[in-house]
Amino acid sequence: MNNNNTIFALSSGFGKSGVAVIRISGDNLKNFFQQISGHKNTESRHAYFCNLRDDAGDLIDQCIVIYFAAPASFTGEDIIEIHSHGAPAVINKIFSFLSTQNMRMAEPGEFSRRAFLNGKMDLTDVDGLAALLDAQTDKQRQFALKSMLGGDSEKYNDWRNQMVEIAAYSAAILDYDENDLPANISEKILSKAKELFQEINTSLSHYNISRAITHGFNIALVGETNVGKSSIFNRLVGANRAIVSDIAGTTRDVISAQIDIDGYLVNLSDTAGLRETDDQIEQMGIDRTKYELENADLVLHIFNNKTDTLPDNKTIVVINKSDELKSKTNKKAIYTSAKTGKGIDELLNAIRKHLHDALDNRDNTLVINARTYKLLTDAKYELEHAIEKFDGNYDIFAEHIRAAADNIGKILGTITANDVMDATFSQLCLGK
Ligand SMILES: Nc1nc2c(ncn2[C@@H]2O[C@H](COP(=O)(O)OP(=O)(O)O)[C@@H](O)[C@H]2O)c(=O)[nH]1
Ligand SMILES: [Mg+2]
Repeated sequence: MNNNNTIFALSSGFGKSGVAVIRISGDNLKNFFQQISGHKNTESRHAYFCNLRDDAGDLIDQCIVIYFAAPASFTGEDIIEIHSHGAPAVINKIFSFLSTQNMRMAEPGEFSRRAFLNGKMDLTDVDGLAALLDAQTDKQRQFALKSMLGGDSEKYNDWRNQMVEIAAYSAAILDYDENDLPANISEKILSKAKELFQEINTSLSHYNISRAITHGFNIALVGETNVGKSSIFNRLVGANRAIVSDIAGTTRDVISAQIDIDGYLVNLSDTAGLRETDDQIEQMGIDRTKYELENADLVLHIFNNKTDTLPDNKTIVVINKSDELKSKTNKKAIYTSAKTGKGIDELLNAIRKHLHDALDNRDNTLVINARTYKLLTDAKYELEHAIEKFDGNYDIFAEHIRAAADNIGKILGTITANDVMDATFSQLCLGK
């Protein structure tokens, strides 16, 4: 066995559970597998029942063990999975046993790093995996899964291949006679570069969608003090499955809750309200309100009676305390009573509509995080330079196209620096 290059970790969650899965990854694990399983002619990917014993022969637990022969495994190395009972004492005992077998505990993300180094995953797949492990809602799960299964890599690889081709033809134009090249090649490569620029630009414009699905769609409740913002907030949180509630501090500060609406993660913020004040602490609350407003994907602007404010694609106008009103004259507003609950369903439906209009059917949306956003933007500028500065000099043109291709390569990790890798893998938990 290749000592210390063999790593192990708990791949299931820690705590009392029916079954725990401990994964071991390294070179040549077959002998060790035969030793612990007690079976001689073991096959890859078969489940074996075994009495797992330590070196002294004492029983640790009754387990199911599976051997995955390299390269057909998650990491591309030999992998052993031990399915034990999920008691912390059992897990700890197995860990101490494995530690005496020339193995060590894996670092966070180390399994995925090996999968990457062995060509099993590229960096966008790893990003997708990290997003999947973080998924709390159904839409987050779908979105992350698509990326993890290579949907995004396919797009990036396609872009990169086209760029490499354009750069190659530009070089050929310099070196070969025009008659030896495809007809109208110079026009073709220029229009191809323009198409790529457009596509990348469109993808970048979807960054907000990616962000809203991955980190939540931000909805802020604003309005003057006492119009009933907090009461409506409570109604909305109560009407939905609240994932996390009451994130923030004092009553004058912003209170947030994460709720699940139709599978989308929504960050609902109850703000301090907007008004002039001499009170320093209240001013801080109002500053936070302004911040929430700027970051909101949707604003619920709450009033009590008349208002001139009109709804738009980012604002729903709500008139609350309708139980105290005689007539409903504003056709553009939604009338609610946080007191009786009347109109809350209508408000919820209006929110749903905004949510679906903004985020539905975004199958082509790439999972874009800060790292990929930066690289995509750089690629876009390289293409823009190549196209705009083009004056018949194919040398410079090709150089910009190659730089764009390199940026896409960095997204995939085909070209990469260690710090980028560290940052990508450290977002993963132990055992992944
Ligand atoms: N009659 C009536 N009172 C309400 C309604 N919503 C809130 N209130 C009351 O209005 C006051 C202010 O509500 P609150 O939610 O704290 O308002 P906020 O300052 O905008 O957060 C409280 O006394 C609530 O009980 C409503 O729909 N009808
Ligand atoms: Mg309030």
